[in-house]
Amino acid sequence: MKTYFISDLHLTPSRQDITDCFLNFMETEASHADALYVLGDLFEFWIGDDDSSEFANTIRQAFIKLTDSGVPCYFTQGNRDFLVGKRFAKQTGVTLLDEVAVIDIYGQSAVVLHGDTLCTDDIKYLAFREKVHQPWLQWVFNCIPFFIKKKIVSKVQSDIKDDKQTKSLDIMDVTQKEVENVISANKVDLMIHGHTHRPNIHSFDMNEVAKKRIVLGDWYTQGSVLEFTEQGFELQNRAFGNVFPKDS
Ligand code: LP5
Ligand code: MN
Repeated sequence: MKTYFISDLHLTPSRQDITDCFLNFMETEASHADALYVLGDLFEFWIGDDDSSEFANTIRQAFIKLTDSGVPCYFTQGNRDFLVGKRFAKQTGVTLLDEVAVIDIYGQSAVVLHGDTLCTDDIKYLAFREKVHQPWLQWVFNCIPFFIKKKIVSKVQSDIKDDKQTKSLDIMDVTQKEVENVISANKVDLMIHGHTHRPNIHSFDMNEVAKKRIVLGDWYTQGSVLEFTEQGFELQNRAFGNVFPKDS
């Protein structure tokens, strides 16, 4: 049996190719899995659980079908969908994970997280993150009508879009120090995260104990999936436009 991990799909109505690949993955592969973990940035941006668009409902339906069929599905918020909340979880049957969570995969403990908090050199982003994660601000924001929230988000996005261009690739990557802090604090040998869009398997030692950090890839040009079995794991790709038979 298999457990899948995905992140950074950035689903949006304007990228039907990504949505199709995701829906096909849910129908044909995730539906036969032991569990599915979505480690953040499923959506290009999630304005709130009150999104009643056809697009949002299509994605909800895919999760409902999966969880109704008995496949446990876990969701970590990303920096683009930090407003996915309890209502979405209740509607879809997914379980919201803490920002940093320790899970058991076929007897092995792993710490899973989106990955943005590991980028401790990205001071400006972390300051921004702290602001938008304030519970009172999120509570107020959630009370605003959807169409107004949409305008606020567009305005903030356009105000800050140039800021990212000024940052070096190094600043926007994880720091090894924070990776090791999180691994130590959670007493694990394996970390799985997304966010940086730099799919890779990093091996290193901490006090002579072997550790691994698996980085999930994004879904801009192909689907990116981490497949875990009792025998091991593999980072795999799914081509856009490939539609497999439903019971394959
Ligand atoms: O995802 P990616 O890789 O493109 O970029 C991220 C970081 N960017 C973000 C920004 C979000 O995608 C867009 C957020 C819009 C939020 C609207 C909120 C509305 C209010 C909600 C209230 C509850 O996450 C990027 C990182 C990059 O990852 C690293 O890979 O560098 O960070 C930025 O670019 C952020 C800037 O550096 C921050 C600029 C500060 C601007 C301060 C504005 C304060 C607005 C406060 C709003 C309440
Ligand atoms: Mn991200």
